[in-house]
Amino acid sequence: MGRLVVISNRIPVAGARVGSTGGLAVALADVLARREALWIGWSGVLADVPEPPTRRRTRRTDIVGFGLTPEMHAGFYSGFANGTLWPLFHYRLGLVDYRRDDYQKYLATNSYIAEVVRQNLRPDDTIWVHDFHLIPLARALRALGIPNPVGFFLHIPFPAAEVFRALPVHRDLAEALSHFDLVGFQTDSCRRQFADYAGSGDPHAAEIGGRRVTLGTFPIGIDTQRFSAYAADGDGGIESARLAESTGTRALAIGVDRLDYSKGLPNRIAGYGEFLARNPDWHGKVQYLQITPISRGEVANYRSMRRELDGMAGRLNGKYAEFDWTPLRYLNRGYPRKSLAAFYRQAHVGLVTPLRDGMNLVAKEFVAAQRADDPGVLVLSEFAGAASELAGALKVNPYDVDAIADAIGKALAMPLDERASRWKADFGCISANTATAWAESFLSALAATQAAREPIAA
Ligand code: ADQ
Repeated sequence: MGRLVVISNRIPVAGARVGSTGGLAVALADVLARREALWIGWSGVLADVPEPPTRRRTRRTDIVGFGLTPEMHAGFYSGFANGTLWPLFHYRLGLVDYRRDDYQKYLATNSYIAEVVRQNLRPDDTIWVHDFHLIPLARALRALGIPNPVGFFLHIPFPAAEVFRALPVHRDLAEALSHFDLVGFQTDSCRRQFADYAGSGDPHAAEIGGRRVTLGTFPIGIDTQRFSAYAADGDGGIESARLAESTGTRALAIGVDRLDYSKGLPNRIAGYGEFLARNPDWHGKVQYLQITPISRGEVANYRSMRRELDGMAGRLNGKYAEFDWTPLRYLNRGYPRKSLAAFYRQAHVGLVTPLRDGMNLVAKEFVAAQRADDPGVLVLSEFAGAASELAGALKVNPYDVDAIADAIGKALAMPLDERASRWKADFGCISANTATAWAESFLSALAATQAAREPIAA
């Protein structure tokens, strides 16, 4: 079997074992342990002349990190990827800041990355490209004459066709996607929306510019067993013990999100405020812990959102806090995964209310961390990809602050038998559809596109 070549915006953090860092590295850990692999991404270094690619090896994976110039980074990453595609694909048209020049830099940076790939590629490699930063990469690879199988997975939502058409370069971007052999989405609805945009009668394929691309649904999972074990081992360390001590007998609600406008944090805090306004009996008896590390601090929208949330958290506590009770603890920092797992396990309510989310792994981590004999309740936005899988969660429309308040009340009052049966359904789902199952099903679908292409022997 040839190598697996993974290409993502960033490479795993140096010094950390592949599989021990967040997100994609966790999702791919098992697959990368089983075969020779190469991972290519930005090293994190900016210089006026891009630094030559660096190479290191971790277990069976070679990791190649390329440098960027500040100009490339501004146009490709902060500009087109995070300033245009991210808000557009999350249905926030009012936040889109499109510049033609950024798009040119996005394309040019993808061509530059394609050249790094070419220099490191072998003929029997299979290439797996991740996320919205790298949509033009297959086209750039084909332009260099690279014939290897190339698959693409979109971690964020694909929007409704009319929303996508608001992008001035929608045609070119869709044409670029058609150069992949397989394009994977988190949900059936995202896949259908792309097929609909492409005018395809078949929701599993699209024909664009004379090329046929296979479409598939691959909802990403977590390493459920390991995450449950983290929570159950009581290994959350001193932080977990301190949380338990400081919460005491109060009910705990928890939210864990990057600071991002897609995560619906203002509505969530307002929903909690509404719950407190309507339920004086709960004053002093419930505590909401919101863990929100800062992200994309270089993008203006993110800075203003940070100020808004600081203000909301301060006002809520100013209104309701007592000398011995702080209703909301709002923190801008990250925690080790073991501590997070222990925090989730202590919580009676998990609040995951994004306005739009490709999947949302926090929802799955919250379920994985619960006790089978006394599980907490997940309150989940109907616009997170996870909502299509987690049937046991209490679904809310995140734009409806009153509905969030209702759901918090319902979750806190839910009897044990109902909590247990809802949790059991969701735990079954995340135990079957793990991160490894996700990666394997994508890769076998990619292999199938090649088999379909091979000439039938006479
Ligand atoms: P993200 O938008 O980053 O990912 P999410 O799926 O929730 O969102 O993943 C966040 C990860 O970061 C989780 O594993 C979480 O535990 C961790 N994390 C968040 N806050 C943390 C903190 N304070 N400390 C430590 N860890 C923290 C994108 C898409 C999602 C999609 C994923 C994967 O936007 O919709 O689910 O990719 O495909």
